[in-house]
Amino acid sequence: MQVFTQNLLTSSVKRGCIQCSTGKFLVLLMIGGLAYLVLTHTSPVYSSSDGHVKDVVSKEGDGVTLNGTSRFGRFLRRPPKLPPQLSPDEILSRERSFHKQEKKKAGSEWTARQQSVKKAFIHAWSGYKHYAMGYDELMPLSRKGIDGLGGLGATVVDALDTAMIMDLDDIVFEAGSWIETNLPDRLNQRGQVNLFETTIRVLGGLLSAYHLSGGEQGENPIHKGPKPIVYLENARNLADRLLTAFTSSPTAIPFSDVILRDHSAHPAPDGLSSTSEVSSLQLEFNYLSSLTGDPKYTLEAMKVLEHMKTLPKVEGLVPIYVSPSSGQFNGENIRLGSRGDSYYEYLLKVWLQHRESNWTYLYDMYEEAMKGVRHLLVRKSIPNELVFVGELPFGPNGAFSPKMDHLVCFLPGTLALGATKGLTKEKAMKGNLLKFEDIENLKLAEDLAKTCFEMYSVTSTGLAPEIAHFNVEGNSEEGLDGGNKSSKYVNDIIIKHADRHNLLRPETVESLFILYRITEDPKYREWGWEIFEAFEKYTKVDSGGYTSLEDVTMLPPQKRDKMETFFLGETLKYLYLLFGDSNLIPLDQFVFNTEAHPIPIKGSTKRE
Ligand code: DMJ
Repeated sequence: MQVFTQNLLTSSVKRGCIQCSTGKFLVLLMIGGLAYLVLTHTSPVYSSSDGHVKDVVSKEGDGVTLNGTSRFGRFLRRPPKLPPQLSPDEILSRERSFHKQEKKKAGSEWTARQQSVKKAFIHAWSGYKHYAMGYDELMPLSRKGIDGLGGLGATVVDALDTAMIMDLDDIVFEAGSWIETNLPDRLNQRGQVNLFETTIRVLGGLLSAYHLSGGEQGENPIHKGPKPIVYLENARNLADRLLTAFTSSPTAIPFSDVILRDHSAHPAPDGLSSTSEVSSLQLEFNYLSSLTGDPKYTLEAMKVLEHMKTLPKVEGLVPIYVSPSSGQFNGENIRLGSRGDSYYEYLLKVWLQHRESNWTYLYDMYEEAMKGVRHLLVRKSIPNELVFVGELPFGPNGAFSPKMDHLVCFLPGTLALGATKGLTKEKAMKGNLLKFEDIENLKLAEDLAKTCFEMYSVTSTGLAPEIAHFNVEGNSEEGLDGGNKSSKYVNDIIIKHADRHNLLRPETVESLFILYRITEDPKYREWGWEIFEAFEKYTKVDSGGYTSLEDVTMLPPQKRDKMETFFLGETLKYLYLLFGDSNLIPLDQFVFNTEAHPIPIKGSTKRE
């Protein structure tokens, strides 16, 4: 007030008027009036329930207002009554206990969500057990089983370690007993299987079950069911048969198919093997060698990668076919989706598995390839700039295709893992362990994870299609959107009619899990929960099991009548781990094979 009167009395307006007495009188009248206003007006104090005074100043255009009154009014008010001043220590301790409570609340919410995933697994297993026990897969609508993978009871083996991780002892017992009783005969009697699918699902599942049931510790199994050695014996029996795919090939590139009962192998009808298939066997064969002490598995499997090192590439990127008869790549089609994906994943993971070895060439190949991805395959969509990974179907000199398989959604997880080597981002930064390259890859991982999530939320069902195209020309095609008109990205993502199915695939939740562990950003959990809820809503079959869908853009979506083994082996496992404690299967002690079977990193776990 004093300042205000002083200002008024020294202003130029005043100087002009002060000579006349009317002017003097008016000025004094104004001062008196203002003094009255100040003394009689009490300003409201806004306090929140926690006792803190809330700042209710809002900006409206240029004039700042306080809950509707002008700056002038605010200036004239008495200062609000403040609560007693707290010392910095007191403030800190109050904040800490507030955050603790919040964390606890959030913690119990995630525990409840994790239990929902466990329930879903039980529901999936019970459908399979009732209608398809011993078959490869369940057809949940027809309520019967089907042998689409050669008849080794693939769902039993794929699901077993998930049941162990979830501590579902009854299921472990059922699956383990089935393996003990039936698998040896199946291995003896069954015919053709695909080398890759059988390695990642069955061999990988058995090895992981061996480890998780305490196999390396001796005879005291951690879980119900057979002794761990049963899993290892079956793994060895199977691998000895699969090995013929390597040994009967004239080059380092194995044939794609094996006849189990004959111990023989042959190439696919077109004579070619998929690049991802021949290069995604090494985690499993290496681990088997280290468990049995027999180097033959590692020797054969590693020959493939050593050979791949010598082949010509495009900035580290490779075509999706390779010939076992010539040992050369076939065609120029480059993509990180089907037939290409896990080549890149295993370069990193095999190196991580044996970091102390002289296999650093694998990490070099991985780094070069990721640089190639960033340079040649990464683009942004129109209008909202979703970052995606496209394809070069005719090689580096052909046109770029803005197509991205859902399978590519493994990449955010792999990129994040490659950047911090399984440590949290915070730890890696504190230890000064991130190179410029790692930071770039981590950023790309986060951008791509968002895109993968938006591939779900852009559809009517909240579930992703098998393949998405991205709008890069600015004109979205009529009728090819995902159906969720309220999504910001409805014009960025194009979904063609033939690509609208969903097979309950894991890649996006796999990446969300790894990104959550590494960045500790809760948004990845929230996204995972949204996806899980959509699976619950649209794919759950009342009589048991979950089903694939024909079209994720339609409501209600038409169903496909197949529960893939990876729904139990991967999708539900990654969701369970995403909502759980980070000490369960820590990323610096395990690598997950491409079917989500955890394999211990050499020298990093007590049990291995
Ligand atoms: C799984 O069998 C594996 O994750 C593989 O690497 C890719 N395809 C399926 C899941 O989508």
